[in-house]
Amino acid sequence: MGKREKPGESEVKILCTGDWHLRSTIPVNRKDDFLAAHFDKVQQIYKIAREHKCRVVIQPGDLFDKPNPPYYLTNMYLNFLRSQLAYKIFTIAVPGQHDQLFRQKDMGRTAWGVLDNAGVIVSATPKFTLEGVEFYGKGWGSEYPNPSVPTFTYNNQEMFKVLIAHDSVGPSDCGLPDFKTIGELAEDFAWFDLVVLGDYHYRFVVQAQGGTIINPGCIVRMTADQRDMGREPSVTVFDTETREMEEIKLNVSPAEDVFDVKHDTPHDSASLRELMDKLKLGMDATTSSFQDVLDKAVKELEKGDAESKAAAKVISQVMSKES
Ligand SMILES: [Mn+2]
Repeated sequence: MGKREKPGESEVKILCTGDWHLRSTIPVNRKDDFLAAHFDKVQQIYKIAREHKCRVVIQPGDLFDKPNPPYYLTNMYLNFLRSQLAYKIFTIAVPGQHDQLFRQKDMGRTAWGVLDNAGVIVSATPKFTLEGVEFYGKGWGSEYPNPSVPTFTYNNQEMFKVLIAHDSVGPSDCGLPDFKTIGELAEDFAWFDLVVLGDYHYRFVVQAQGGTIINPGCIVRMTADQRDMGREPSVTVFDTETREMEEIKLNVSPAEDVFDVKHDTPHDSASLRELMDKLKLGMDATTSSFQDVLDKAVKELEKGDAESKAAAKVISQVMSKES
């Protein structure tokens, strides 16, 4: 095994974050100054990093909500991330599908690539080393790295290995059929002391394979469904020396202050709404084409109540007209 067996002396503390989804547009139902609230979250993250003496902030993909946000947004975050380099904090990242243009791996066409080329984020692919810690990356659609070849040592200690991956991994009860479970990825995770995941927007932490797997969850609430509104975005500070971790909640406004829920359609049936949530996540997090997602929607709706069946019929009619 390539894992470090006893505590090292690297003393690298890592701040783990989930998807950021930086964007210039306002999510439906948000009624606050979303741009300011979003920027505030990112500022909070780096304040926490400085206070906890973290050397690294991990961003596991979906840094941006779109590959080509406006220049002003790109520059705003480029300048901010550059300002944090003065504190010797590295932001280590992999691209998520939202960062990619048409889900292609050429990041030279994207805002993510601009930040990478400007040196304000560090790509974890193929590898980045900081003192006794090695960071490996797996962006959306890429292969899992396998550091089975002997790696360097630091102070005669095995390197502490971190994997940063953007992939559809969720808890077994997440209800998303295209998602993988930790168990299915056991072999891919086996080399690493710490795995930080992006894509699934809800936090979970698992101890497995002698390591720690953290899915920090999205830093912002973007939808007015009960589950997202009730979420408390947080980050996790991980100490590579002691392997201790601490979840730190971000300061957020109460959901009723930022979400305008009165425009919600009052007669949405619970099953329909649940399906819509799944579809939103499915669109966000799987390789399915839009057609696949619609097909799945129709199949699910046909199993439902009269209202759901009627909706299935409408979707089918629209689809057959367009194809
Ligand atoms: Mn995402």
